[in-house]
Amino acid sequence: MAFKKGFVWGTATASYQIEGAVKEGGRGESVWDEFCRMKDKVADGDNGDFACDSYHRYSQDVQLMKQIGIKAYRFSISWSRILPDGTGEINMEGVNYYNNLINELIENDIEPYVTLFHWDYPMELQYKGGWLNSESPLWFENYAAICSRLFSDRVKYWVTSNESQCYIGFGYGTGWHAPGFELPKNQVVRAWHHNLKGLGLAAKAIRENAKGEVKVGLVSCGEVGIPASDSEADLQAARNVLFDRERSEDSMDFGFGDLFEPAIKGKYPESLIPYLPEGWQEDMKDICVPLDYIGINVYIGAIVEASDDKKYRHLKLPVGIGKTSMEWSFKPETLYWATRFISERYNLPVYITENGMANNDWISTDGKINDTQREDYMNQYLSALSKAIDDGADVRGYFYWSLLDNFEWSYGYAKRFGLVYVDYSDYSRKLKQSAFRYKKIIETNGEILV
Ligand code: PSG
Repeated sequence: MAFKKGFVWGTATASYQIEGAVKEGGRGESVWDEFCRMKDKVADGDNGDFACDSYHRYSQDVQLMKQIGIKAYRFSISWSRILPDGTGEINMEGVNYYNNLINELIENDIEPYVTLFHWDYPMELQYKGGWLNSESPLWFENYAAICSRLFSDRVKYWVTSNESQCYIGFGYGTGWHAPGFELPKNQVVRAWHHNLKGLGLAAKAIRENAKGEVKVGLVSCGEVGIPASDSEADLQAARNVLFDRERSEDSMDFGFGDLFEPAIKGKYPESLIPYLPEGWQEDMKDICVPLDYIGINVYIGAIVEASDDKKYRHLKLPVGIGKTSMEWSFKPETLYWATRFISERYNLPVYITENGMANNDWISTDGKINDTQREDYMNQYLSALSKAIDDGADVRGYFYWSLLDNFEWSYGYAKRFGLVYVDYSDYSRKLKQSAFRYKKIIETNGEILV
């Protein structure tokens, strides 16, 4: 009985990846609109202009979730739909879109989980320096307060931001994501620091402006350490992958703890301190604020062992190991160790806010999408999760990434993560076989797995 009654079976998406309609409804530009216009940044020159057209088809999306039996939907709000300039005037058309979505979810017994920032940062604020500007935390705080006032009468579960690691690390460090900068380390860490301060201020603003009971969480991601043996030394090496990373001179490579340590424990990892902007100590009271739960996005695991001169040493994964279409290795233990380590360290309820795989899906001659590998991925990752719960991890919910095939950032539409297949020629949707498998898992509250 790993999964207790009331375990939250959900699925997740993000605004820029599914909405489309970028010029409709009074929406302001976001950095991803601009980034997609830059040369050679996104595969095949794809962009989110139309995406899955969920701005117009959200009702159908809700019905698809209902058909699968999904209990909770984690989606994100596009900041520039609510505030086209990032601050200032509220755009009521944008507000209405999310009001309609939230109302329809509730009417269909699907609990909304709202993420305030999943990377589509308002372009107007980027012109002012984005997260490099020391006022940027206040812009985010203002946006969070507005959303809380608008939606918290119906939305209980909030996520301030999705994976600062990717937004700041890839957006300001490697240039792989919008806004596409390749800045020196001190500037990347400056943006990182302002982002963290913004998340803390936003968490407080959500509570202070709430019109009902709210639960505020934060979502982190990173590489998960899988211990090579059950020796205490290897276990510690694996924990270090998450919480005390090796940091080479040339890479930023943020991990789970880089966000959670300052936000939850009030302490920056030693290796980041030399790069922090002056006066950072003053900001710690804003960065470290009470949270109700933790969200983790779990995708990649590495087998590590203890090492005499380093915090951990990577071992080679087995030759010929199975890989998803993202080239990410198939390693179900990743979910076991991620939840064990996170739960033991932070002592807060944990939600898997994302986990899933991209597959080479197409419609078969029998008219079905036979994504047996995704079905098996779910079976095995969720079995590992049930084992972690049996071994003491306090996990309250699981959100499969993603409901729909969608715009997979710099990979464009080439990578399909959905439970639901999207035909981009006419935006029609069709449940994959894995969606029917997920339905059974949900109906039996996971009993079918164990
Ligand atoms: C972040 C971290 C890892 C993988 C993917 C992401 N990791 O450490 O292995 S990005 C994350 C994101 C969502 C993407 C999805 C799949 O939140 O928008 O579509 O995963 O890449």
